[in-house]
This record gives sequence, structure tokens and C-alpha cells, in this order.
Amino acid sequence: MMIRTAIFKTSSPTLSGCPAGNLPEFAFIGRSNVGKSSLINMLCGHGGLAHTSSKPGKTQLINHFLINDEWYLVDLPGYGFAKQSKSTRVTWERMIKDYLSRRSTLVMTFVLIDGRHTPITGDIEFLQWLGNEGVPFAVIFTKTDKISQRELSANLAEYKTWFSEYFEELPMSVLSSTLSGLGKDQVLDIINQCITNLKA
Ligand SMILES: Nc1nc2c(ncn2[C@@H]2O[C@H](COP(=O)(O)OP(=O)(O)OP(=O)(O)O)[C@@H](O)[C@H]2O)c(=O)[nH]1
Ligand SMILES: [Mg+2]
Repeated sequence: MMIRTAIFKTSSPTLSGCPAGNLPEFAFIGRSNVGKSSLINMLCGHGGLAHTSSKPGKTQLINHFLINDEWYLVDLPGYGFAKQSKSTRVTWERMIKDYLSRRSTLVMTFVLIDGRHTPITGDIEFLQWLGNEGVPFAVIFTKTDKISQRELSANLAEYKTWFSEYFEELPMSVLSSTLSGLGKDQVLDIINQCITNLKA
């Protein structure tokens, strides 16, 4: 899969404001600051496409980027941002869950998890919610450049144990680093496979 063109299309606070039509789309979700917007930029080879920040809470709306005039990448706000007011947190969570459970053109959701940590409550609850809703997802472990291979392997093993207790099958998983470009080809391959399956 080659990304030839990537164009910002819309920012919307609600599901109803998302683009009309039936182009397939692929969403990126995860805790605030886990690296969703950076990963989208890495995939597109375009540093400034999705807005990123070293502080959590940067992406606040549902952002659609049109790729190759054929499909969308969707950058979502993060969950679990502690410094937010309770009402904003509830509003964001409702927006994210409404989108993920009801967007009919959503083909695959990539859940980003910080590879530096063992399973944490917010991620676990979110993965369980996705499982209960039957939303298809793959996992991307981010920021792998920030820890040693040994620590990363230990964290991945803990996730594997948790997944095998809660899910019948292990989800597809990818290791990523926006510094080295690790994971780019694998994520694009998953997207390509999904699009091929849709056309079959
Ligand atoms: N070292 C390293 N830093 C990363 C990586 N991915 C993201 N970052 C940094 O992490 C910070 C957060 O990245 P964002 O892409 O804005 O994170 P986000 O998940 O979109 O955050 P919100 O929009 O606030 O939910 C930025 O300072 C990025 O430069 C990575 O793979 N390696
Ligand atoms: Mg963001």
C-alpha cells in the first residue's frame, strides 16, 4: 500500500458531522498522548498533517483525512486525560464511543498502547468495551524507541497473558516508533488487506 495523497477533510464533534458517503475508514484511538496523530503523520509521510503535541489533550475532534481519494484515516481524541474536567471527559468519551460503535463505514480500529507500560486500567477497560461492542481492532504498541528490548518484551508478554484470558483470539499487533519508522509498512499492509477483503 502506497499513500500517494493525504488531504485533511473534516473535523467534527459528532458522528453526524463526519463525511457522508461510503468510503472505508480506519480509526486510531488510545490514551491521550500515546502517539495517535504522530502515527498518522508517519503513515502519510507528512509531519504536519495531524496536529501533535508533547502535552496530552491535543486532538479534540473526530478528524478525517482522505487518502488516495479512496479511503479515510481518522484521528480521534484520546481517552483517560486526567487534567480534563469531568464533563469534558464524559463528552469526549461519548463522542469516541458513539463514533466507534455506530460509524457504518469504519472497517478497522487501531488501538494504540504505550509500549513502555504493562497493562493499565484505562486501556484494559477500553479494550474490554471494544470487545463487548464487537468492534474489530488491531493493537499498536507505540514509542518502542523509548525502552529497552528486554522491558518491551516483558510488557508484551503481560499483554499477551491478559488478551488470552479475555479474548478468544489474540488481536493483530504491531510495534511502532515514529523516530525509526518502525511499524509503518505493517500498518499499511493491514489496511491494504482490509480493503482487498472489502472488494472481494
Ligand atoms: N520517542 C517517540 N515519541 C513519540 C512517538 N510517537 C509519538 N511521540 C511523541 O509523543 C507526543 C504525543 O504525540 P501525539 O501524536 O500528539 O499523541 P496523541 O495520541 O495524538 O495525543 P492527543 O491528541 O493529545 O490524544 C509527542 O511529543 C510525540 O512527538 C514515538 O514513536 N517515539
Ligand atoms: Mg492527537
